Amino acid sequence: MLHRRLALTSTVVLTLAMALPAAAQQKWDMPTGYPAANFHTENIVQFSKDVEKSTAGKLKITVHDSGSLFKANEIKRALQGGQAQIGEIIISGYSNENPVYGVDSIPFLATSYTDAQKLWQASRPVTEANLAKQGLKVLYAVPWPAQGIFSTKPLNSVADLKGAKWRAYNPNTSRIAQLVGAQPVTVQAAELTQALATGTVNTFMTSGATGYDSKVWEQVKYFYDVAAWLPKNLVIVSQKSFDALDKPSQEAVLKAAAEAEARGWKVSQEKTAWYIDQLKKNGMTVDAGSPQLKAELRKLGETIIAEWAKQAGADGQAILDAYRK
Ligand code: PCA
Repeated sequence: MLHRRLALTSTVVLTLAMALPAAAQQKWDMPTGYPAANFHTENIVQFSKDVEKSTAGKLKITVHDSGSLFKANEIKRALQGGQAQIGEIIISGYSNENPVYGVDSIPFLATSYTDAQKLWQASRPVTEANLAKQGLKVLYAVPWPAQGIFSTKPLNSVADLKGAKWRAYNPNTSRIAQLVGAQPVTVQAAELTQALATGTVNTFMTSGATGYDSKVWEQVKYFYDVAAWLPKNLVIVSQKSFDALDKPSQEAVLKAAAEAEARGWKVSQEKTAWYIDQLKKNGMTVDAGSPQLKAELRKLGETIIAEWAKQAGADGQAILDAYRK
């Protein structure tokens, strides 16, 4: 009897011991808006593997790419609503909420990786503070390659953009469309191929990366590599989900995030030329843009930065001062 009791107790203890790590395990869903083969997504997958490894499986992050769990523009709200724990957003997509979110998409403010990094350092504190008010914690940021103009027809000047069906991905790209007399239509990257195929859009600004991901050469023949800005994707986590982790897991997440940030900036820069080569290999004409087109675009950039400075007020001025120091 005593024997049996002991055996029973030890079974209970064993079952409990086995159940404990399982109970402490956390599972996070991570929606992203871009395809699996995109360099941001590959970086995210590496980040999730690093986290799983360094927490010895205590935190498992499942990546849902291509807008499959939430569309790119729904991810931020999903995190705020607790429907997902961690996700990737393009921060400039939210400049209507707060103009500081759009600073990285002002044409010709920061056009190199060095300047984009400086601008990120200058804007990171205020970006983090504003997202924190919404219960969101910034883990890391990675830029897209510089933005150029894709067009179904050749462009020599800004006047050639008049009447274009212009695909926008954030408020700044919509504003550019207005200023050049084009018709802005917001289309997420995951729907770009479709929008081109149906003729909903025929002109847009983005990187060679998205041009490649979307195989735009099937409709679009010209890429003007004007390098106007480097917009950033941010990986953010709900503060509540982060706080629910034990201390070592939190530290593991922060460490993997810092590594992902460094790796992402490097890969983005390294792959820029490769992406453009793929456009050429697929028959596209790649051009730096005529002096007139470039000069007129720069003018447009001045209009946009003046508008932005007004909207962003003291926060905006502080970013610009820190950036220009
Ligand atoms: N690709 C994303 C954002 C910027 C970029 O290069 C897109 O076109 O949606």
